[in-house]
Amino acid sequence: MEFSTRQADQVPTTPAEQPHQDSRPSDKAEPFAGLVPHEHLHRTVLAANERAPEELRGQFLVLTHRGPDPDALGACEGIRCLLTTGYGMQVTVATLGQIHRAENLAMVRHLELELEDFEGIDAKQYAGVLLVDTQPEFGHTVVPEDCELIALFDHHVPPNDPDQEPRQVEHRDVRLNQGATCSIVYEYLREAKVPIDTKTAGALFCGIRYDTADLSRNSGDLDEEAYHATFHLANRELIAEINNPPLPRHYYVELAGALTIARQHGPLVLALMGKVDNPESVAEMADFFLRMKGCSWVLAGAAFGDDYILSLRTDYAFGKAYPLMSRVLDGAGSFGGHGHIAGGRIKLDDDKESTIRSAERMLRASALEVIGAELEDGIPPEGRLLTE
Ligand SMILES: [Mn+2]
Repeated sequence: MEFSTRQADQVPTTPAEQPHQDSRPSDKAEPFAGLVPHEHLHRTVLAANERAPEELRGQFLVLTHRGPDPDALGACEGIRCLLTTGYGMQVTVATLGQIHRAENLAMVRHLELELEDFEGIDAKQYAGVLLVDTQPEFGHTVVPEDCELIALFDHHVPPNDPDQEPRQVEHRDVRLNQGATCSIVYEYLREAKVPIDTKTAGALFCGIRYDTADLSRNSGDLDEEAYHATFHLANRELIAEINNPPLPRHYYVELAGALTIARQHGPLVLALMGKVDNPESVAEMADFFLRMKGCSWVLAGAAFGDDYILSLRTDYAFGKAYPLMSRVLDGAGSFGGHGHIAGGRIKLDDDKESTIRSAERMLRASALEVIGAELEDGIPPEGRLLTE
């Protein structure tokens, strides 16, 4: 089961739903011992290469979080381009977990991304590991112990766990003010004057596009520059195809199911869908229902294995998603979010119908409490079916 191996109290749902910082004081990274980031990275990679035994030299491994999204995949390709074209090294990109969302699958297929399966990788064969769009302390991230992690690039708030010291990484570039990790990686390519090929440009562009919703959220000056520069260099036909991928049949099955069970309670649409085959459906349905006129926020949820997955969306006028998710969960699971997006996860005791139904009853009651819905004889109101 894809999600059961994750730690229940760790980072929820899709990576875009992890916490970001909303304020953006600047787009600049912390200086690295007086060097600009790309110089420090170059030095770090060369030093790791020199330290490595002869037979491992020139071989580097690039990793990201489980179930990579476009920003993760794009950042992997950007680092691949930097290390191969810029530093003359060889790079293996390895990914862990399945890719479910149709856009992400289309990105891998159309851009012909070469991804190795992490399970088949022997990390001892590399001179160093570089990590993108995540940090070793996140629950959905696995970093091998038998190879040195030399660099990481990310834009997520580090998990604040007092029991866990952050792993030592020589080149740690975490910019909380950045919309996409791909924008950070783009800056390295630009500063190192490495030409960006069409494929890498397409991958970086997709990462920035989907993490910032075409620069409409969490984006700053560097995101904007990187978005336009990479789009200019990318193959536009492929970019268009990735944005409108063919959808699998089960998408329509789950859409039909969600439409028949979703209910409107004033500004809130609740879509608690029971079991799903594709965990990405939850976020997709939340996005889809938010577009309904009169809807200011959506709580969508479904069970996948013994995890109950939640996505919460709010519109621009309504306010932030993160505190709302906190109230809905009321201590029951883990969650994260930024801006108008939040994701959550509750570990269920099992995947029985009755267990799922009771989780959904609890969630429905607390969502209705948030909007102050009046109980009728102690029972929450039914709400209005969207298909009526
Ligand atoms: Mn990202």
